[in-house]
Amino acid sequence: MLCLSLLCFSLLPQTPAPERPNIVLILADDMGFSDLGCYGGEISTPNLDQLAADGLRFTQFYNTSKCFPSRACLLTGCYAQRVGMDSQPVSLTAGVTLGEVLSAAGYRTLMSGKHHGTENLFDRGFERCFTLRDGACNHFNPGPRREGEPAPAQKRAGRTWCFDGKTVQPYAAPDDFYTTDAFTDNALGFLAARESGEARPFFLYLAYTAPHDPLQAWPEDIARYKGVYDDGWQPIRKARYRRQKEMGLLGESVGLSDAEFGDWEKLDPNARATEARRMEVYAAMVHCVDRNVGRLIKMLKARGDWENTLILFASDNGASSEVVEIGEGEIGAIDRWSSQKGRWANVSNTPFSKYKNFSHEGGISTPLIAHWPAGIAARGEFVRTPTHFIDVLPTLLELAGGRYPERYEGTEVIPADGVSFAPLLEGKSLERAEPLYWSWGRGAAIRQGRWKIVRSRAKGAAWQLHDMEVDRTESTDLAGSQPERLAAMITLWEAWRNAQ
Ligand SMILES: [Ca+2]
Repeated sequence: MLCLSLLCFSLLPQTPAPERPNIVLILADDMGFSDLGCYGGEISTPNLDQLAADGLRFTQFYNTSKCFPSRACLLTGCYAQRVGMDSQPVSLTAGVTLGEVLSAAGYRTLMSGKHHGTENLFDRGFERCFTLRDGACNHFNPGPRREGEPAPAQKRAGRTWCFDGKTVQPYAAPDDFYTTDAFTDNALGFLAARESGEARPFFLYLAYTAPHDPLQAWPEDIARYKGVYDDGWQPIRKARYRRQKEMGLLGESVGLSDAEFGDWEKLDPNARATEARRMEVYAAMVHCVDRNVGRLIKMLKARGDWENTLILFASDNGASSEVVEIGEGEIGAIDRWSSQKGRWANVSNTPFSKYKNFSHEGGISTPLIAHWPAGIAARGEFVRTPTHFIDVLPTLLELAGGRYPERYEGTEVIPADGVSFAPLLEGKSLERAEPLYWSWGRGAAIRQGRWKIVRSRAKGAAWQLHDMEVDRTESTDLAGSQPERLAAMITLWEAWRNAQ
């Protein structure tokens, strides 16, 4: 008997496998690569910086360059084209969602924030939902005008919201409503509602709408950034690049792409003031996201969930050059819908070129912070392996001990496109058989090892070829000098695109 016990003991693993983690997936909206302090930004983001210092920062994590396709990739582990989200935000036509697979794996599945589709995620595996079903909304009031307030500036009036099984349109938000705070309030409410002794781990998808336009923030947050941007785009961009190099985020070879803005001094004083205000409000929105992440951290600690919760933080696309101006109010206020626009977006996307909607690095690169005290041994290190939003579902499913289904509710499920990056969290390498693909509008790209081809959105734009190991900022086009490689990669992209 003793021998048998010893034998059994010797067969046990030396260290017990950690319990399945709780998972919090936090998304920012239209936030650039360099906005967070831990990615080189001057914006104060102490909570996210601390997560990075105690976890991992990915240097080549990719989205799709556009809101709803990114979210479709994230939810399904498939390219947006394969689940019906190629050109319009509609309902997912194939695949399974993170809510469905993690629910099947025994998780409590919670969603607070923006979905950007036409279905209610309550019907797609999330058991609690406080969801902006549509795209961007007025941050202070997404619904009808409230008494004693100016009419909220609206791009599209009457956004649709889903509260668990109930669909509401328009949503009459309370007086003190602000999206980032409200999404956090509801997420914390969902976590607080768990019964003590709840055996199931939880999965929280917290999808903020900041700093997507309209540029709107609390006056006290805007006031923190008064004067910070008065010297214009260039000093801020250069300082961000310098910090990125100093912290080791960018390798030796990564240069600074050519600026896509003109001379600040050529603006008249009024225009400079307006432009500075634009970035003050944008910074305030990012600051507010960080403060709310701090509220979440506080609750995880208070409830004893801190050690075994994996937190991931990313943005759904690069900063945006889109121009939107609606309303007569001051930039930042409820009655004005204004956007960041290309010049500051170029700064937000430091050191890269281009913006949201482009398949260039400025459009598709996002920070990814991964923090998990019980599961990630590394502290403050960088992961430099290319990874993509399609990899999130396979990763989370592996960590949850779940299985990707062949059939779901009687219907055959298409295989996921992504691969699990769980090995990267342990300092191991990632095996990926296929290249990474991008297609949004006329913009397109493939990343195959060190090589990337990219095509701009302009009609008739030619493909460019870049060596990402030495030219991450896509400054030197090798298309002319390596025509065979270029042709082979174009063929690959076209075959992928035609198969969708
Ligand atoms: Ca977005």
